[in-house]
Amino acid sequence: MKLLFAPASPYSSKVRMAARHLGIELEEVRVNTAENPSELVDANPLGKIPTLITDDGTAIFDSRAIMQYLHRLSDKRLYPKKDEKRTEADVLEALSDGICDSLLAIVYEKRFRPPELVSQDAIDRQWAKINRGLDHLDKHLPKIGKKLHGGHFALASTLGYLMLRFPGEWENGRAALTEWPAKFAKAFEPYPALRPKA
Ligand SMILES: N[C@@H](CCC(=O)N[C@@H](CS)C(=O)NCC(=O)O)C(=O)O
Repeated sequence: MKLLFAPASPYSSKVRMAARHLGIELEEVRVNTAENPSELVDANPLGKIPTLITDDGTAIFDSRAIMQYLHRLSDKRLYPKKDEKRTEADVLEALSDGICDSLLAIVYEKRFRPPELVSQDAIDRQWAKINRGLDHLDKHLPKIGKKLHGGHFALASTLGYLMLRFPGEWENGRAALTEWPAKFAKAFEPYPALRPKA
């Protein structure tokens, strides 16, 4: 199976970590979404990564659909069996991904608009969501036990993206959250290699 990805992409990082955790081998193909390469847009009309292309040519996106697919593919499973724990993992993933959506909205606002058209109001609106999300996470961090699940990988990639693109802008007053990546790296050794990178 081929995974179209970019090293800095947090959603790609989540999926790559999950696949590694499950022992699923992926042929990783690096793409530049800004160039709309045909390999990507022919598979995913949205032109977004990660996009997984299975051996029979089926394209699977977005990252949560890929995570669910990997979960079904592997005996080890990526999400808890019990309903309550499963919902917790799903909501943690939704919150972590949602924070990434807001972070990316800020990155794109600055990257793709001429400086005079960048809207500080739009940026502040996204920061309000991010800050509420991070405060919530700081108080409700998931335990890192024997079984890692999709929510752990989503949180780890979001924090990795913050460390990459927003150093110094999110850590203050959030000691537990700031310490979490180092704890996660002890439970999942490939984290330093697979977290979002420039
Ligand atoms: N909800 C999607 C978001 C994917 C996404 O926005 N990926 C970014 C890179 S991190 C992308 O492809 N951006 C290019 C674009 O929006 O054109 C997912 O979970 O996979």
